Amino acid sequence: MSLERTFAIVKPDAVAARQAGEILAMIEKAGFRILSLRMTRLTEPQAKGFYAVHCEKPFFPGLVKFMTEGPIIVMALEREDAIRKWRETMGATNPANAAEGTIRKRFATSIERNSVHGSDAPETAETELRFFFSTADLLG
Ligand code: IDP
Ligand code: MG
Repeated sequence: MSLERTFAIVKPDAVAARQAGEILAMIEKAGFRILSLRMTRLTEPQAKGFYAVHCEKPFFPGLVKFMTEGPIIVMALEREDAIRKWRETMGATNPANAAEGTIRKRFATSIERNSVHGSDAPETAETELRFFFSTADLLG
């Protein structure tokens, strides 16, 4: 399989808990190349836009509040089968269901405050990368 890109976030809970360094180390040990990386902070309109697919869900207002509460680290990651592998490295959405050795198993404190984000398909990966990065940013 050829190289693929995916989009990742270290969420506000993990940045605040100073777990970003360990999470970046786990990402590199899992074989990803960090193509681009930036610390930023989401505005409410940005968070609502980024998670628009979930706008009808009961957890949407809480999710927007959480994602805007502090700085995040946004990343473009590259490796073979990156989208699937990054989701595997993150672990299940609910840390109670996350496998041993995954980031969410290790750091997440609830189904909402679950440390990291990852794209779920090639189309969402490209849309999410474009939400934060320019073509020049993604040259690696
Ligand atoms: P994912 O991040 O594993 O792809 P999604 O279902 O896309 O999970 O949900 C997006 C984010 O919304 C989750 O990572 C989590 O922060 C939050 N979330 C998902 N389900 C719930 C829930 O049932 N209660 C509270 N927050 C949730
Ligand atoms: Mg998702």
